[in-house]
Amino acid sequence: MNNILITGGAGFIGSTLANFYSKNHQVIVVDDLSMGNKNNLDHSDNIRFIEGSVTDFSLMEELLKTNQFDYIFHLAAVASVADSVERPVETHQVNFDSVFQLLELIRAHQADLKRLVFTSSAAVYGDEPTLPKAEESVIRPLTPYAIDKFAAEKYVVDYYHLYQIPTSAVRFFNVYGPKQNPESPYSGVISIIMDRYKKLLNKEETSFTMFGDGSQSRDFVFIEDVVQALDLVATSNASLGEVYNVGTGTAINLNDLVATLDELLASELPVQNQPERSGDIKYSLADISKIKAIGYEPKHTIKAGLEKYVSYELAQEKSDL
Ligand code: UD2
Repeated sequence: MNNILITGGAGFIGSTLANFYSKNHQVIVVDDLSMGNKNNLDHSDNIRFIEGSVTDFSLMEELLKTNQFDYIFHLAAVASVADSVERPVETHQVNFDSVFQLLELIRAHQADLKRLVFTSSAAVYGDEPTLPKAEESVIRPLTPYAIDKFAAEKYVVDYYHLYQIPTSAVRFFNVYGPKQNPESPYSGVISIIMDRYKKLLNKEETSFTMFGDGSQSRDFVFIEDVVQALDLVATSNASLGEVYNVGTGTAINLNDLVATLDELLASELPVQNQPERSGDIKYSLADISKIKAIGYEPKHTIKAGLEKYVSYELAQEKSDL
């Protein structure tokens, strides 16, 4: 049984990871509930939830002084790019300072740590148009969010080379699946679309606002494949001091995405087109050969992932009635 710390562990990705590990391991979750929700976590004796911010030095110091962890997953972040443009100072504290602080606390108190996994983003590639994006592609971070992710990622990897702290980093492409919070306009587009379908099925008036003509495409990766990737990166020897793209290697445009869901749900979602969102990237696609070399194989095509997501949502609707 391993001792695992997951920061941001009440959020969409963090809670799915926490529930996965809690079947066989002891998990501590730290989350300030700014985006996450305690209800995302299974009721399990193996999960301890601590409400607090990763920017709270005394909280984190106490935690790392009094527990010896095998694995730490640092997922806590202000995930909205737009928010980082609005509030660069505050988001820098969460997206960068907390990582730097965590590295130092690990150096001081976590001699037996097997791995720190830091979660970065495809945002680091910015708007440089060459596709697909490999880890060694041009890096052009354009927002405080992307700059913080890239800087933090560099420190994380460098702490392995400089101080032999066992670390790895991943760059998420567009993750989707059950429990993704659709509340903000900058929430993952699939969670927003799913929310509109739910309204439609409940006979509420609704429509999906599509920014642009829907020809923009993304490499959408299903949450279960992301959990597989995180576990693999955390436990592989080859991944020490390395950074990996996490995607599927296949992209779909928004029009085809909506068409696929229309078919799955046997309905027709009303779509309203609006001008493109400023700063939007047109196409995004991951080269996943590096992570494949350590054993990763995404198991869900977009259709298979959407099918699972839809059945989860339909089951939820039924249990809410
Ligand atoms: C993703 C990440 C972001 C950052 C970025 C880096 C998510 C949720 N966001 O942003 O954090 O890492 O990649 O490039 O994973 N759209 C609509 N209608 C809506 C919402 C979105 O048309 O109501 C469009 C949006 O303009 C974009 C596409 O859908 O063209 C995907 O949007 P997104 O916010 O899900 O993800 P993205 O790739 O912009």
